Amino acid sequence: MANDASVVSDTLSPAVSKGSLADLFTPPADSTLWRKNFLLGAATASYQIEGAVNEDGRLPSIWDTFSATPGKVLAGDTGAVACDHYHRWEADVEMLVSLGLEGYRLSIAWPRVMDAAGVPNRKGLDFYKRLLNRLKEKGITTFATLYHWDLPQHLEDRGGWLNRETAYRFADYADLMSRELAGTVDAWATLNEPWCSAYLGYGNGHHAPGLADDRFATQAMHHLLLAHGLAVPVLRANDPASQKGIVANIGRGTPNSDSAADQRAAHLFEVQHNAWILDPLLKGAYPQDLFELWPGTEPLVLDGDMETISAPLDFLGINYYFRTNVASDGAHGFRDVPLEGVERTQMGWEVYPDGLRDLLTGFKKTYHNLPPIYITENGMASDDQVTDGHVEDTQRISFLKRHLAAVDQAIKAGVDIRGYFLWSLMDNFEWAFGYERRFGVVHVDYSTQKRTIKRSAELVAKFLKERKARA
Ligand code: IFM
Repeated sequence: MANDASVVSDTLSPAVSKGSLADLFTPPADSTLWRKNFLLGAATASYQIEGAVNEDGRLPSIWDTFSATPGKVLAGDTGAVACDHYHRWEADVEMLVSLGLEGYRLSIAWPRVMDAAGVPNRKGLDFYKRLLNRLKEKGITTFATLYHWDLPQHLEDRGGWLNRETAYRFADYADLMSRELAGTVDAWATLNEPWCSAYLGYGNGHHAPGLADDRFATQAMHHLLLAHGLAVPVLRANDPASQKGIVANIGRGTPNSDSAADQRAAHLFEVQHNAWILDPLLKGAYPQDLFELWPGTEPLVLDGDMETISAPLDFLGINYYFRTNVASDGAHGFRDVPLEGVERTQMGWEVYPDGLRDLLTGFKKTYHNLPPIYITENGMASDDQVTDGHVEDTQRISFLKRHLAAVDQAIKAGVDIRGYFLWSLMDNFEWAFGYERRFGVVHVDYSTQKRTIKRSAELVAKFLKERKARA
């Protein structure tokens, strides 16, 4: 079935044009978001939307293996079909264009483009060439992430991110992609959310490959960051005109009380979530407090690694979703203390826009060499239903408005933020939660693959149209 992108043509649906919902979203007149050079786009990731896992020579990834393992993913869902974007990409690009979105952040599936011996897979490469060329033709600014968690299974079979060799294989992959796709990518991100790959994948086992040991997490993180550092100069050499960066998810930790122990717990939470990644990248060293939290987990670091990891970046991608209220665990760590009576999303995550502003302004103080920032993901899951052809995702509309206001405040406080990508363009495979959690601004009916533009997307489109008209 074709995508239902026609909903957003020249006329908006009646409820939106009436004004009340539009007021809920539209940024105030003095918002920096009205500046035309502030990029507004949407993001997706390969395993979450593409499907076609056995087509055109794609090899298995760790997420194929993990999701096929009983008990790992809610309802036994897998990414085998997902949004069938591999076959529907043309209509999906039309949909993106019809919404007036200016940027698109996608990821490339490593197992689709290279075999175990490093030989390029032409059919897989051609998919991304067609997609990126079309986006360029349509005037969309393209952000491509090289690794959004779908590690080839054959590399995991040799130790995955616990094996230093994987970092060198990643640099080979970055070399191939930047030679093949040079000129079609405006910004390359090496990794998406290394915290999730290292901690959820190797530290607590909630994500693929499902290992659970803090020592594994710190070693996997080191190899991920090394992979990033090895790839950056390769990308620079092959595709000098594009920007090069990395994407980190960040978490706000707030203390449950004024006690020194709870303040320390909140500090340690942010060390574990933010400084673990940002310090090596921007200061060339791991934060020592991390090893107070996890004693005896120092990774093996070879001479020169930290210099490789901390080479200058053109941009830093920031993904933000929620805050965590924490208290001391009575030993050297923290424990979550969920707050009562606060607004939450379908994920159970607290809606806390101030956390985004506070973290960004804090980073500006902590890191003197903080690169320009793009908010590469922000959004929320809700249990969206299609009624009479519409999806009234009112909480998301308000969520987006409040988080965009936090971005505006951070910009006004002096943080160099250049753009914002909605997570996500469409509902998709939400990892261990399968298809139940809907993050899209476009609804996907997984039984028919019909796309329905949600009210939030209509309002973003309306804002972008107004902004363009004013320019
Ligand atoms: O869906 C994920 C995405 O893949 C990475 N960042 C967080 C999103 C929501 O959980």
